Amino acid sequence: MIREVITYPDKRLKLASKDIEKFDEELHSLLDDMYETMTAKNGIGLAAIQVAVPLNTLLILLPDENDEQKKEDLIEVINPKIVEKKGSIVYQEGCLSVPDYYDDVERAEWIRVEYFDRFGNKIVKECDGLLAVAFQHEMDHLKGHLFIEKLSYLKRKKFEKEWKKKQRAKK
Ligand code: QAP
Ligand code: CO
Repeated sequence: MIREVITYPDKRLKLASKDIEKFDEELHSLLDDMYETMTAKNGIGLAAIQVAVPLNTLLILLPDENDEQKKEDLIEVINPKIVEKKGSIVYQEGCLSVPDYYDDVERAEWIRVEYFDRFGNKIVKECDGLLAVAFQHEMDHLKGHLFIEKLSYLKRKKFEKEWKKKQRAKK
């Protein structure tokens, strides 16, 4: 089932998500719905809070070298923790909850992350480049943060100006 993606400035996006305790059918249907929703909306990452569920889970599905998103490349992430990070990378980010706005954000270039898969198996993964960016972007959602909060003062003003303009155009 495709769920509604909530967008800025919905206050629920500021909630701190809680750890998942049961790796049960309810979790599996949440993950399945998140996958359907993310692919239907052409996303490469989605946190549960973006479908209004304040739980520590997220998905990442980067396109391959042929620019295709393959379900076998789907990464399902539960209760993640970044245990090490290094370097820095600037990437032009977007977000399904901040539609039609993209801007440069600086993050760690390499991370080691620990999390669980949908069956409760513990995973330790090292990521760099775009995958590291995606993990950090999605994990910020779990803490109630959006990428626009990381912009410089002037770029944040630019975002607000564009957002207000878009609101006027909608009405
Ligand atoms: C987060 O972002 C991310 O405005 C995932 O009209 C961003 O999937 C990970 C999207 C950068 C790594 C690098 C945004 C789709 C999707 C839009 C997304 C839009 C349609 C954003
Ligand atoms: Co996002």
